[in-house]
Amino acid sequence: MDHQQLVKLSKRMSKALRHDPARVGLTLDAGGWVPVDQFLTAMGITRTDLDEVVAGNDKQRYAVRTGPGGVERIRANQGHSVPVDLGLTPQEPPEVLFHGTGAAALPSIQATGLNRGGRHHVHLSPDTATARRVGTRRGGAVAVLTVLAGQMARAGHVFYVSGNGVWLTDEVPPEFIRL
Ligand code: HQG
Repeated sequence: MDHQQLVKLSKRMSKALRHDPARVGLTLDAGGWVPVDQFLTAMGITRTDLDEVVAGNDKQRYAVRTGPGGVERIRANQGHSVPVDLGLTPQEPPEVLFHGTGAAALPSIQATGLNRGGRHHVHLSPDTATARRVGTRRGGAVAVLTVLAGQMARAGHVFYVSGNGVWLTDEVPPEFIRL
């Protein structure tokens, strides 16, 4: 597959594993896993295609692991809108984390903080370059916010880190955001 085909297939896989498994006839288990053989059939792809997307993925969006009974399974590392329990354990965050977004969203973010929207968590990046890449997806001017994660943790907010290094938390109130 060329790069464009890889991205296209990865988006289709994300849709099935994060947002709409029923549309392709799949049911995720409580942890978000689905057997690889079922997934290949549902997507109409080969194991080679799957391995190419999983291994070549710029953000390590997928995990393939052997589960109970030696059955190989796949899940998305993060980003779900369907209810799944990723089984993540709370982690102590670094003192600051970053969030990349569109500049147009700033007034609203300053008023209400960062909300998780349709996803399970607010997604935060460990460095500004990653945050900038996330914000660039929105088109238009990018804003990179600094989140006072250490202060948040000391105030009782819980943080998780996904299998691919994305920091997750329920919400970021405006007082913990610096422009
Ligand atoms: C914004 C991608 C106005 C928030 C990325 C963001 C990430 C507000 C958008 C992952 C707001 C939600 C997640 C408020 C938050 N007012 N706008 N109060 N609070 N927002 O896509 O963080 O490619 O759900 O700033 O790389 O952009 O899918 O979240 O712009 O890791 O693997 O609402 O998605 O990963 O957008 O991105 P999203 P996100 P994947």
